[in-house]
Amino acid sequence: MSAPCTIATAPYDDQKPGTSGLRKRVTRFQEPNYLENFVQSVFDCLEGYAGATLVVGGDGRFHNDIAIQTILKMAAANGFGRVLVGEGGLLSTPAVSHLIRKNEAFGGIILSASHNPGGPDGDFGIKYNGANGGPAPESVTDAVYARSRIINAYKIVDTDDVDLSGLGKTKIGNMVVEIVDSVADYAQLMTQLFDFEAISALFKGGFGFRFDAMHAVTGPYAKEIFVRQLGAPARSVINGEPSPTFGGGHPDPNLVHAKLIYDEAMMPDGPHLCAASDGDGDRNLIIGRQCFVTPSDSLAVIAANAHLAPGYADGLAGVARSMPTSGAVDQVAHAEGMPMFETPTGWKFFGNLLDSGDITICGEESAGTGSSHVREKDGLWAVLMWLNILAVRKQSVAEIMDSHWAKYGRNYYARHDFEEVDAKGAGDLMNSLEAQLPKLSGHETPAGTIQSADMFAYYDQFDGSVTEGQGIRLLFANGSRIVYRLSGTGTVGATLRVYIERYEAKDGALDLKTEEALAPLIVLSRELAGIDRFTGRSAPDVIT
Ligand code: G16
Repeated sequence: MSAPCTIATAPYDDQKPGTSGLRKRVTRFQEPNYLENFVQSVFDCLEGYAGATLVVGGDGRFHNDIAIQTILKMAAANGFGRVLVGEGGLLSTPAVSHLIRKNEAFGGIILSASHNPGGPDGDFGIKYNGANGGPAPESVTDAVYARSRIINAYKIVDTDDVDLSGLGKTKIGNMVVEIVDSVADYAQLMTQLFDFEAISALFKGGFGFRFDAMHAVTGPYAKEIFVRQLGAPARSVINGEPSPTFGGGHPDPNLVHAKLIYDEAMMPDGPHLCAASDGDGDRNLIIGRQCFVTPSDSLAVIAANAHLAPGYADGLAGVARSMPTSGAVDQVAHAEGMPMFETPTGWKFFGNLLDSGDITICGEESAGTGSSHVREKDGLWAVLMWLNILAVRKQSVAEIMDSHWAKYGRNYYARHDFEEVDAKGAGDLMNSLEAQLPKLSGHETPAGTIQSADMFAYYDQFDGSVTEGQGIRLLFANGSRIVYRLSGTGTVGATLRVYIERYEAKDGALDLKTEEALAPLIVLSRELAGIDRFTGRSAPDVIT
C-alpha cells in the first residue's frame, strides 16, 4: 500500500443533486473520476472529521461493491479514523441512519438510487447523511454542488480492495474498517418500538402475511425480523435475495411493480396483509385483503394508532407531512389536538422538526413513513407498525380503514405520473401555470371554486432557510386540491407529478371508488395545465 495521493481531476457540470442526493445512470458513475469528484466535494465541505467515524453502505445494486471500495480508500486518504461498513457492502437506508446515531458517527454515505432500476444500464446514486442520521440539509448539498463545479483534485490511498464478505476489522493506512452485521442493530431497535409478543401471537393464529423484498436490500432484514424473530412462515418473504439487478425487476413498491402481491391481496382469500419495500428499504407499500391503503391514508392511520405500539405509548408530540401528501393526517392531528407541519417534498425537511422533538411521526405520499427512531423514512418500520396495530385491534385492514374514515372523514387521493417527458415541455408547463396563478384564485370550475393558487415555499423556523418553488397548489373551497410538481428523482427527461385530492367529511360519501370520486378533478387537472399540449401525453404512465 502506498501513502495517500492526490489525483488531478476536472469538474463536471451536471452534478446538481436532486431530492435525495446524486442519481445518475450507472454508466455515468463509471466514468473516470465522477464518483471521486462527488465524494471529495462532500469531504471538502465538511469540517472536523479527522479521526472520526463514517458509516458506509448501500442497497447492493450494480456498482455498489466498486463504489464502496473507492469511498473507503478516499475516507482513509482524507483522514477519517474509522469506517463502519455493512457486511457485503449492504445496509438499508434506515439502518445507516440508525448506525450513525447509535455510534455517534460523524456522518454516513449511502449508495442507492432508491426505487430506480439497477443493473449495468440502470441507475446508481449517492448521498451524504449528517450526524443526526438524516440527509444533509440544502445548505450542505448546495455547497457540495458548488464545490463539484470547481474541484480539481481528490485524495485516495492506492491499496488493495478490502474483503467485505465477513465480519471483522481491518485497516487502510491508519483508518480502521469495521465490517458490521447489516441487520442486527436495526432489528434490535425494532424490538424496542413494537410489541413483538403480540405480533408473534398474530402469526401463530394463522394471520396471512406476504412481504415482497423485490430482490433489494430488505430481504435479509425481513427474514430475520418477520420469519426468525416473529415466527412468520418462511414463505411470507418473497424475492428475499438481494441482487445487483434486483432480479431484473424494478424495486419500486407501487401497484405496477409490486403487482404480484397486489393481485394476491385482492383475492377474497388472499393474505391479510401484503407489503413491500424498495431498493434501499425506506419506502413501503401496504395492502390489506381486498383493501389497498394509500401512503397518505397509511400515515393518518399510523398517527391515529401509534400509541398501540410500546415505543409510542406516551402519544405523539406532533406529526408532519410533505406538501403533496393528502390532508388525511391533518384530520387526525386536528381531532386529536396534535400540531401538524407541512414541509416540501424530501425527507431532509423533517430533520429539524424531528431533532427539536416537535414531531414524532411523519410521512410522504411517495410511500415513505417514519418516526423519530431514525432520520430516514423506514419501510420495515411501517410494516411492523401495521402488524402491531392489527395485532392489538384484532380487525382487518378494511375494517380499520372504514372506522378511520367514519371517525375522521376521507381524503380521496391519487397521484398521476407523466414519466420521462421532454424536460423543456415540462418546465414550460410549470412556468405557464405559475404565470396563471393570480387569475386562478377565485376561478369557478365544474369541480368547485379555486380558493387560492400558489407556488409552495417553506420557511424553516429552526435554521431560517427558505425553500421556494416546491410545487403549484390549487386549493378549492370544498377542500379539494390539485398539486403539480416536477420529480426530483428521475434520471431521464422530466417526470410531471399531478396530485389530486377530494375531502369528504365523516358524514359524507365515504365509499366511492377513487376514480369516480376524483373524475371531475382529474379532467380539470389536465385542462388547466395543458398537459397534452406541453408534454404530448394524454394519459399518465403510472397512477398511484
Ligand atoms: C426521495 C426522497 C423523498 C421524496 C421523494 C420524492 O425518495 O427521499 O423524501 O418524497 O424522493 O421523489 P420525487 O421528487 O420523484 O417525487 P427516495 O425514496 O427516492 O429516496
